[in-house]
Amino acid sequence: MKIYINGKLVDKADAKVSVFDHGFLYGDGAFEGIRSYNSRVFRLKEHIDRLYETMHTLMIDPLMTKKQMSDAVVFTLRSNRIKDGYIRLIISRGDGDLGLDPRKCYGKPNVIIIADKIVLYPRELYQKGMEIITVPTVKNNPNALNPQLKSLNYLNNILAKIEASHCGYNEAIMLEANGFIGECTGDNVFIYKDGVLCTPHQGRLKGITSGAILELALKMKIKVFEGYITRHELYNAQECFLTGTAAELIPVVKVDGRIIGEGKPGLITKKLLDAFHQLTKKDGVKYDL
Ligand code: PXG
Repeated sequence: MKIYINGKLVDKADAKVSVFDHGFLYGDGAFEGIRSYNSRVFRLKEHIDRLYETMHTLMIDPLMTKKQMSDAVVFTLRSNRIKDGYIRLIISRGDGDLGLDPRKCYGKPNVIIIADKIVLYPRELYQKGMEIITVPTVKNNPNALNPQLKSLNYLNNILAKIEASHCGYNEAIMLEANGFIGECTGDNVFIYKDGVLCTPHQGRLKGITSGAILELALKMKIKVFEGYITRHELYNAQECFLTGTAAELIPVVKVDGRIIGEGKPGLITKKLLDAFHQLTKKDGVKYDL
Protein backbone atom coordinates (compact mmCIF):
# COMPACT_ATOMS: atom_id res chain seq x y z
CA MET A 1 0.00 0.00 0.00
CA LYS A 2 1.25 3.46 -0.95
CA ILE A 3 0.23 6.48 1.08
CA TYR A 4 0.16 10.00 -0.34
CA ILE A 5 1.93 12.51 1.88
CA ASN A 6 2.42 16.06 0.64
CA GLY A 7 2.66 15.17 -3.03
CA LYS A 8 4.77 12.03 -2.64
CA LEU A 9 3.82 8.35 -2.41
CA VAL A 10 5.50 6.44 0.39
CA ASP A 11 5.22 2.87 1.66
CA LYS A 12 2.77 2.28 4.51
CA ALA A 13 5.66 1.55 6.89
CA ASP A 14 7.25 4.92 6.10
CA ALA A 15 4.00 6.93 6.17
CA LYS A 16 4.63 9.02 9.26
CA VAL A 17 4.08 12.53 10.55
CA SER A 18 5.85 14.25 13.42
CA VAL A 19 4.63 14.04 17.01
CA PHE A 20 4.78 17.85 16.86
CA ASP A 21 2.03 17.98 14.24
CA HIS A 22 -0.84 19.90 15.83
CA GLY A 23 -3.21 17.38 14.26
CA PHE A 24 -1.70 14.82 16.63
CA LEU A 25 -1.21 17.20 19.57
CA TYR A 26 -4.62 18.90 19.45
CA GLY A 27 -6.82 17.21 16.85
CA ASP A 28 -6.28 20.36 14.80
CA GLY A 29 -7.17 19.42 11.25
CA ALA A 30 -9.84 18.27 8.85
CA PHE A 31 -10.74 15.02 7.14
CA GLU A 32 -13.03 13.38 4.62
CA GLY A 33 -14.05 9.78 4.08
CA ILE A 34 -14.74 9.09 0.41
CA ARG A 35 -15.65 5.93 -1.53
CA SER A 36 -14.88 4.75 -5.01
CA TYR A 37 -17.09 2.23 -6.76
CA ASN A 38 -15.91 0.43 -9.87
CA SER A 39 -13.29 3.09 -10.68
CA ARG A 40 -15.58 6.04 -10.00
CA VAL A 41 -15.06 8.35 -7.05
CA PHE A 42 -18.54 8.91 -5.64
CA ARG A 43 -19.48 12.60 -5.26
CA LEU A 44 -15.84 13.71 -5.20
CA LYS A 45 -16.74 17.36 -5.78
CA GLU A 46 -19.12 17.39 -2.80
CA HIS A 47 -16.49 15.83 -0.53
CA ILE A 48 -13.79 18.29 -1.64
CA ASP A 49 -16.17 21.24 -1.23
CA ARG A 50 -17.03 20.10 2.31
CA LEU A 51 -13.35 19.60 3.15
CA TYR A 52 -12.55 23.14 2.00
CA GLU A 53 -15.44 24.51 4.07
CA THR A 54 -14.07 22.82 7.19
CA MET A 55 -10.58 24.18 6.41
CA HIS A 56 -11.99 27.64 5.78
CA THR A 57 -13.51 27.72 9.26
CA LEU A 58 -10.35 26.26 10.81
CA MET A 59 -8.27 28.78 8.82
CA ILE A 60 -6.07 26.06 7.36
CA ASP A 61 -4.68 26.68 3.89
CA PRO A 62 -3.53 23.41 2.31
CA LEU A 63 -1.71 25.37 -0.44
CA MET A 64 -3.49 23.23 -3.02
CA THR A 65 -6.45 24.10 -5.21
CA LYS A 66 -9.58 21.96 -5.11
CA LYS A 67 -8.62 20.59 -8.52
CA GLN A 68 -5.18 19.60 -7.28
CA MET A 69 -6.75 17.96 -4.21
CA SER A 70 -9.23 16.01 -6.35
CA ASP A 71 -6.44 14.93 -8.70
CA ALA A 72 -4.39 13.77 -5.71
CA VAL A 73 -7.27 11.54 -4.57
CA VAL A 74 -7.54 9.95 -8.01
CA PHE A 75 -3.74 9.65 -8.27
CA THR A 76 -3.61 7.76 -4.94
CA LEU A 77 -6.39 5.37 -6.01
CA ARG A 78 -4.68 4.71 -9.34
CA SER A 79 -1.26 4.23 -7.79
CA ASN A 80 -2.73 1.60 -5.46
CA ARG A 81 -4.75 0.07 -8.31
CA ILE A 82 -7.96 0.33 -6.29
CA LYS A 83 -11.29 0.09 -8.14
CA ASP A 84 -13.55 -0.19 -5.08
CA GLY A 85 -12.15 1.47 -2.03
CA TYR A 86 -12.35 3.88 0.80
CA ILE A 87 -10.27 7.04 0.82
CA ARG A 88 -9.31 8.87 3.99
CA LEU A 89 -8.17 12.39 3.15
CA ILE A 90 -6.56 14.17 6.10
CA ILE A 91 -5.29 17.73 6.36
CA SER A 92 -3.53 18.44 9.62
CA ARG A 93 -2.36 21.85 10.81
CA GLY A 94 1.30 20.80 10.53
CA ASP A 95 4.33 20.81 12.82
CA GLY A 96 4.61 23.40 15.54
CA ASP A 97 5.83 24.20 19.01
CA LEU A 98 3.82 23.08 22.03
CA GLY A 99 0.86 25.33 22.74
CA LEU A 100 -2.35 25.21 20.82
CA ASP A 101 -2.03 28.55 19.03
CA PRO A 102 -1.84 27.71 15.30
CA ARG A 103 0.66 30.59 14.94
CA LYS A 104 3.12 28.29 16.71
CA CYS A 105 3.11 26.08 13.62
CA TYR A 106 6.19 26.58 11.50
CA GLY A 107 5.40 23.65 9.24
CA LYS A 108 2.97 23.62 6.34
CA PRO A 109 -0.27 21.64 6.70
CA ASN A 110 0.22 17.94 6.02
CA VAL A 111 -1.92 16.53 3.22
CA ILE A 112 -2.33 12.79 3.62
CA ILE A 113 -4.38 10.40 1.49
CA ILE A 114 -4.93 6.77 2.43
CA ALA A 115 -6.69 4.53 -0.09
CA ASP A 116 -7.85 1.33 1.52
CA LYS A 117 -11.01 -0.60 2.44
CA ILE A 118 -13.40 -0.02 5.33
CA VAL A 119 -15.85 -2.40 7.00
CA LEU A 120 -17.96 -0.55 9.54
CA TYR A 121 -20.56 -3.19 10.51
CA PRO A 122 -20.78 -6.96 10.07
CA ARG A 123 -22.00 -7.83 6.54
CA GLU A 124 -25.01 -9.86 7.70
CA LEU A 125 -26.54 -6.81 9.43
CA TYR A 126 -27.15 -5.26 6.01
CA GLN A 127 -29.63 -8.10 5.36
CA LYS A 128 -31.01 -8.59 8.87
CA GLY A 129 -30.95 -5.00 10.09
CA MET A 130 -29.09 -3.62 13.07
CA GLU A 131 -30.08 -3.02 16.69
CA ILE A 132 -28.89 0.27 18.10
CA ILE A 133 -29.34 2.42 21.20
CA THR A 134 -29.42 6.06 22.18
CA VAL A 135 -26.56 6.93 24.52
CA PRO A 136 -26.04 9.39 27.41
CA THR A 137 -23.35 11.44 25.64
CA VAL A 138 -25.20 14.25 23.87
CA LYS A 139 -23.90 15.97 20.79
CA ASN A 140 -21.54 18.89 21.18
CA ASN A 141 -23.31 22.22 21.34
CA PRO A 142 -23.30 23.38 17.69
CA ASN A 143 -22.07 26.80 18.78
CA ALA A 144 -19.07 25.12 20.41
CA LEU A 145 -18.27 22.58 17.71
CA ASN A 146 -20.52 22.74 14.69
CA PRO A 147 -21.55 19.33 13.31
CA GLN A 148 -20.63 20.47 9.80
CA LEU A 149 -16.97 20.54 10.80
CA LYS A 150 -15.34 17.25 9.87
CA SER A 151 -12.42 17.91 12.12
CA LEU A 152 -9.80 15.56 13.52
CA ASN A 153 -11.49 15.99 16.91
CA TYR A 154 -14.03 13.15 17.02
CA LEU A 155 -14.00 12.57 20.78
CA ASN A 156 -17.69 13.42 21.19
CA ASN A 157 -18.54 10.61 18.75
CA ILE A 158 -15.91 8.24 20.14
CA LEU A 159 -17.37 8.59 23.65
CA ALA A 160 -20.80 7.70 22.24
CA LYS A 161 -19.31 4.75 20.35
CA ILE A 162 -17.70 3.48 23.55
CA GLU A 163 -21.05 3.69 25.34
CA ALA A 164 -22.74 1.68 22.58
CA SER A 165 -20.06 -1.00 22.42
CA HIS A 166 -19.89 -1.20 26.23
CA CYS A 167 -23.60 -2.11 26.13
CA GLY A 168 -23.03 -4.62 23.33
CA TYR A 169 -24.25 -2.56 20.36
CA ASN A 170 -22.51 -1.61 17.13
CA GLU A 171 -23.85 1.91 16.87
CA ALA A 172 -25.21 4.76 18.98
CA ILE A 173 -27.76 7.44 18.28
CA MET A 174 -26.56 10.71 19.74
CA LEU A 175 -29.22 13.15 20.86
CA GLU A 176 -28.88 16.88 20.78
CA ALA A 177 -28.77 18.60 24.17
CA ASN A 178 -32.49 19.38 23.73
CA GLY A 179 -33.26 15.66 23.42
CA PHE A 180 -34.05 15.54 19.71
CA ILE A 181 -32.41 12.92 17.48
CA GLY A 182 -29.06 14.15 16.18
CA GLU A 183 -27.12 11.48 14.34
CA CYS A 184 -25.04 8.36 14.88
CA THR A 185 -21.31 8.39 15.50
CA GLY A 186 -20.51 8.32 11.79
CA ASP A 187 -23.89 8.04 10.09
CA ASN A 188 -27.09 10.03 9.56
CA VAL A 189 -30.45 8.73 10.76
CA PHE A 190 -33.61 8.36 8.67
CA ILE A 191 -37.09 7.23 9.66
CA TYR A 192 -40.03 6.47 7.41
CA LYS A 193 -43.72 6.53 8.31
CA ASP A 194 -46.94 6.83 6.31
CA GLY A 195 -45.31 7.95 3.07
CA VAL A 196 -42.87 10.46 4.58
CA LEU A 197 -39.12 10.04 4.91
CA CYS A 198 -37.74 12.11 7.80
CA THR A 199 -34.25 13.07 8.89
CA PRO A 200 -33.07 15.71 11.37
CA HIS A 201 -32.53 19.15 9.92
CA GLN A 202 -30.18 20.40 12.63
CA GLY A 203 -27.60 18.82 14.87
CA ARG A 204 -26.12 16.58 12.27
CA LEU A 205 -23.48 16.55 9.60
CA LYS A 206 -25.09 17.18 6.22
CA GLY A 207 -23.89 13.82 4.97
CA ILE A 208 -23.11 13.32 1.31
CA THR A 209 -24.84 9.95 1.43
CA SER A 210 -27.90 11.44 3.14
CA GLY A 211 -27.99 14.10 0.41
CA ALA A 212 -27.97 11.40 -2.26
CA ILE A 213 -30.72 9.48 -0.43
CA LEU A 214 -32.91 12.59 -0.18
CA GLU A 215 -32.44 13.19 -3.93
CA LEU A 216 -33.35 9.57 -4.71
CA ALA A 217 -36.42 9.72 -2.46
CA LEU A 218 -37.67 12.84 -4.25
CA LYS A 219 -37.14 11.12 -7.62
CA MET A 220 -39.16 8.17 -6.29
CA LYS A 221 -41.93 10.62 -5.32
CA ILE A 222 -41.49 9.91 -1.61
CA LYS A 223 -42.25 12.94 0.54
CA VAL A 224 -39.27 14.12 2.57
CA PHE A 225 -39.21 16.10 5.77
CA GLU A 226 -36.19 17.57 7.53
CA GLY A 227 -36.95 18.70 11.06
CA TYR A 228 -37.00 17.76 14.69
CA ILE A 229 -37.45 14.06 15.44
CA THR A 230 -38.22 12.78 18.94
CA ARG A 231 -37.32 9.37 20.36
CA HIS A 232 -41.04 8.57 20.49
CA GLU A 233 -41.33 9.20 16.75
CA LEU A 234 -38.27 7.06 16.13
CA TYR A 235 -39.60 4.15 18.21
CA ASN A 236 -42.93 4.31 16.36
CA ALA A 237 -41.55 4.66 12.85
CA GLN A 238 -42.37 1.99 10.27
CA GLU A 239 -38.80 1.92 9.01
CA CYS A 240 -35.43 3.24 10.06
CA PHE A 241 -32.00 3.23 8.43
CA LEU A 242 -28.61 4.89 8.71
CA THR A 243 -26.51 6.40 5.94
CA GLY A 244 -22.85 7.28 5.63
CA THR A 245 -19.94 6.94 3.26
CA ALA A 246 -18.49 4.09 5.28
CA ALA A 247 -21.83 2.56 6.34
CA GLU A 248 -23.54 3.16 2.96
CA LEU A 249 -27.18 2.39 3.87
CA ILE A 250 -27.93 0.00 6.72
CA PRO A 251 -31.40 -0.91 8.00
CA VAL A 252 -32.20 -0.51 11.71
CA VAL A 253 -34.75 -2.89 13.23
CA LYS A 254 -34.60 -2.11 16.94
CA VAL A 255 -33.81 1.06 18.92
CA ASP A 256 -33.52 1.02 22.73
CA GLY A 257 -35.27 -2.37 22.77
CA ARG A 258 -38.24 -1.09 20.73
CA ILE A 259 -38.95 -3.01 17.54
CA ILE A 260 -39.16 -0.72 14.53
CA GLY A 261 -42.03 -1.56 12.18
CA GLU A 262 -42.07 -5.28 11.53
CA GLY A 263 -38.61 -5.82 12.95
CA LYS A 264 -37.06 -6.40 9.55
CA PRO A 265 -35.67 -4.12 6.81
CA GLY A 266 -38.63 -2.25 5.29
CA LEU A 267 -39.73 -1.92 1.69
CA ILE A 268 -38.78 1.74 1.29
CA THR A 269 -35.38 1.08 2.89
CA LYS A 270 -34.79 -1.74 0.40
CA LYS A 271 -35.93 0.39 -2.54
CA LEU A 272 -33.65 3.24 -1.52
CA LEU A 273 -30.74 0.86 -0.98
CA ASP A 274 -31.24 -0.57 -4.44
CA ALA A 275 -31.48 2.92 -5.98
CA PHE A 276 -28.35 3.95 -4.08
CA HIS A 277 -26.41 0.96 -5.47
CA GLN A 278 -27.53 1.90 -8.97
CA LEU A 279 -26.44 5.50 -8.40
CA THR A 280 -22.94 4.49 -7.24
CA LYS A 281 -22.53 2.62 -10.54
CA LYS A 282 -23.04 5.70 -12.71
CA ASP A 283 -22.29 8.71 -10.50
CA GLY A 284 -18.78 9.90 -9.84
CA VAL A 285 -15.43 10.84 -11.32
CA LYS A 286 -14.21 7.99 -13.55
CA TYR A 287 -10.55 6.98 -13.60
CA ASP A 288 -8.49 4.34 -15.41
CA LEU A 289 -6.24 1.89 -13.68
N1 PXG B 1 -22.38 11.97 10.66
C1 PXG B 1 -21.12 11.96 11.10
C2 PXG B 1 -20.82 12.44 12.47
C3 PXG B 1 -20.09 11.50 10.27
O1 PXG B 1 -18.84 11.51 10.70
C4 PXG B 1 -21.75 11.04 8.56
C5 PXG B 1 -22.71 11.53 9.43
C6 PXG B 1 -22.15 10.61 7.20
O2 PXG B 1 -21.71 11.55 6.22
P1 PXG B 1 -21.32 11.12 4.75
O3 PXG B 1 -20.92 12.37 4.08
O4 PXG B 1 -20.19 10.13 4.84
O5 PXG B 1 -22.54 10.51 4.15
C7 PXG B 1 -20.42 11.02 8.98
C8 PXG B 1 -19.36 10.49 8.09
C9 PXG B 1 -15.35 6.26 9.92
C10 PXG B 1 -16.07 7.10 8.95
O6 PXG B 1 -14.16 6.06 9.72
C11 PXG B 1 -16.97 8.05 9.36
C12 PXG B 1 -17.61 8.82 8.40
C13 PXG B 1 -17.39 8.67 7.08
C14 PXG B 1 -16.48 7.71 6.70
C15 PXG B 1 -15.80 6.93 7.66
O7 PXG B 1 -15.95 5.78 10.89
N2 PXG B 1 -18.44 9.75 8.84
